[in-house]
Amino acid sequence: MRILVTGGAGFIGANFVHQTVRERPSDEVTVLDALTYAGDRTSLDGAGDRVRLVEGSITDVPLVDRLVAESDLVVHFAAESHNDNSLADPTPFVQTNLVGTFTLLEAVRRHDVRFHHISTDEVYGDLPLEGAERFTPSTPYNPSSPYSSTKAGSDLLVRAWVRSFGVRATISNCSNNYGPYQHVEKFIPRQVTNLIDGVRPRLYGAGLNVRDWIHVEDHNSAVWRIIERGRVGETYLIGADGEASNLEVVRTLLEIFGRDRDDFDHVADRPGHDLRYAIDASRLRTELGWTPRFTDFREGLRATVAWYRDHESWWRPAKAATEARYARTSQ
Ligand code: NAD
Ligand code: TDX
Repeated sequence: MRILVTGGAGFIGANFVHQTVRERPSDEVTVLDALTYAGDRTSLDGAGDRVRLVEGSITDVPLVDRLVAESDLVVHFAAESHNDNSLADPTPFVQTNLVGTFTLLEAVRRHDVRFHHISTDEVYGDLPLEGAERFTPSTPYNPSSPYSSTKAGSDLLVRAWVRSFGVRATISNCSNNYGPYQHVEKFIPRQVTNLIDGVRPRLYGAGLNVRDWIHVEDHNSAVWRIIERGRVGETYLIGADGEASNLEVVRTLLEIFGRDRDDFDHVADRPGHDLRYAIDASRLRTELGWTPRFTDFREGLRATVAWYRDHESWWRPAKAATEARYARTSQ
């Protein structure tokens, strides 16, 4: 199969490419990536000669048309992905997440190519901190930030192109990922690299907000399961029952680093900060028989810390600029 992976030089996309070439010896992958601040060609080092990187934007109509025409499947990861950046400047979020997804949908429509759209649980807004309620495929959309609203809009475009034009697409909405190659702007890599540098972790507000953590390899195994066995037109929620408060995550990291459990700072909260995300992935588990492999979050964090220790040359170039950006917003 010839697979076009958009955003394949980013965190989840790069992991998807490595996993795909490892597990699918006859597939060929073309990565279309604009190599923004979040994309890094070295994340694809070692993926081998069945992977080709094309530097370009998913908003480039002729380029997208040519690459889609050559493909049997498009897996669409490319996005502006960081909430804090979307609060500082929403412009690229509208361009990439909405116009870019529209550009891809028009191309897969023209060439009748199977499409899988990667999205987020943040499209559903947030849940109260207390209680057992979880997101399901029928939870109403209620996004909070420019990031999540542009992702929600992109999901709705996909649904409309399925219904109106018969595009063969599936959608997945996944919870918070962690693992190798995640940019140092994101919560876990930011705190891990701070701790490596001897800097105290930074918790937004009281740190009580809850995220539902999943290892990136489990996310990507679920994506493959949906591509292979999912029903066209369906939405699947991906999650691995990994709820933890930000405070719990920071304390676990402090323990892994052998530091005092209170050795962190509270900093200014994120405006509009979603309280809690939690996924009910029963459709994926019962209909498609998917199960996660990384069920011990503490062990997953340990392995991730080890990866960042071993790959300092990968993250170091982005660290100072990322912290300078945060310093401007006191976060
Ligand atoms: P990331 O920011 O690490 O990577 C995004 C990639 O897209 C980068 O390589 C970047 O260069 C590329 N890109 C950005 N704009 C582009 C454009 N116009 N054209 C081509 N490429 C472009 O993001 P990520 O965390 O790997 O997220 C990937 C996808 O998964 C996104 O769609 C995101 O919404 C979704 N998602 C992420 C998480 C998470 O926890 N990180 C959870 C659920 C869903
Ligand atoms: O320094 C920090 N301190 C802190 O307390 C940072 C960077 C974050 N946080 C908090 C904010 C969130 O409650 O940690 C939590 C996780 O923050 P992020 O890593 O920015 O993730 P989040 O905003 O939850 O969104 C992530 O998951 C869903 C991804 O970035 C999105 O792309 C995905 O859609």
